[in-house]
Amino acid sequence: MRSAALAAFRRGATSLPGAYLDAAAPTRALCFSASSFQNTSSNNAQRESNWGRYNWAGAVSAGAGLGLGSASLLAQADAPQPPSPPAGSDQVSADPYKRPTALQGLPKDITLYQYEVCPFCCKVKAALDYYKLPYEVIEVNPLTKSELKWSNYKKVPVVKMDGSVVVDSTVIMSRLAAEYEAAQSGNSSKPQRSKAPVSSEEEEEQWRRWVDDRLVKVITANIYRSWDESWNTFRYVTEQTNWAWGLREAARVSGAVLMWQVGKKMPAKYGIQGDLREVLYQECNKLVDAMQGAPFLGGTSPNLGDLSAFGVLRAVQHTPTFEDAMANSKVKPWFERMEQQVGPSQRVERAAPAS
Ligand SMILES: N[C@@H](CCC(=O)N[C@@H](CS)C(=O)NCC(=O)O)C(=O)O
Repeated sequence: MRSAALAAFRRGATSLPGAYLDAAAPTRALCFSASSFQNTSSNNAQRESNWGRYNWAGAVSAGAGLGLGSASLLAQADAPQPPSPPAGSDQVSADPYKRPTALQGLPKDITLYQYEVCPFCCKVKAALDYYKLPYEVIEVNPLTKSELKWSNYKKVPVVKMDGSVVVDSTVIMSRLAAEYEAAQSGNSSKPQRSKAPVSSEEEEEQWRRWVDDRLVKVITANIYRSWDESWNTFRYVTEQTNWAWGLREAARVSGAVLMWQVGKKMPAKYGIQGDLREVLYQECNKLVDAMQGAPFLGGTSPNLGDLSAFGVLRAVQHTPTFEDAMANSKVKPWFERMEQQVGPSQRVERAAPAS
């Protein structure tokens, strides 16, 4: 895929009316309190305050607000900007897509603060699994965010690596890739970045942006495109929670209804024209076509474009949207190759405190 074609995917930002969202306050209260936006202008700050409470992954984790989370996520029409690092963060890169040059070695002690089905967290997990880096997981309560009380950055994912803090999925993946590639360069027995035609960092970055700017939004619009779809989505995501039965059922019903309504506005709002499923298939096919016959965007091995797209698709793995994409586009063989390459989860259980 060439830059010009990718640039054509992008479109401007808009947002649903605040009053519309405010009507959903009961659902919002269950799940959302932080922002998905990194911009700092007053307009953007206002948009952030309106949208930040509604975030896909937060809803996923908490159930009820899942759809509103999507709306927040979808409002990120601009390429991700570097987030404000929390206290203790060692982030210095101005461009989240650029690999940092100040390397610290492959991290040994990794903790991921996440929502289980958050697409951004799933991107990071794909990278950690692929790089075979064991990590502990702390599931963040989307209502209280108490697990992140030490940080002034209140979104997920957040990663602690050997004592340093890195936030934002794109920044985290750039950092992990830089450390991994540096470590591998001295060890020829392990896989390195391949030199296939589509493996340049520039092309890789275009695809990473495509995932953040386009794929995640097309998927989100699809998972709420109808009542059945919204219901199925919420059934899946609420199954991922450990909420009490009553809360889970309430979240399922209220979230499905709410997001079914919000979902009706998504295509127009985000410039997705035509049948949503057809658009999804086309986007999946673009991804595969860009590989030009190679197994991965990265050539013979996955790059960060592959890992990002895989993570986002895996986040909705058990939804009708995912099943349809697998059945009706060219993406399935690539997805299966990615499953093989990424391998089993490297998640490790948190050590029990000494008694
Ligand atoms: N650009 C960020 C976006 C992260 C983001 O928006 N995360 C959402 C979950 S999907 C979040 O934590 N929202 C705040 C909330 O739920 O309160 C990234 O790539 O990590």
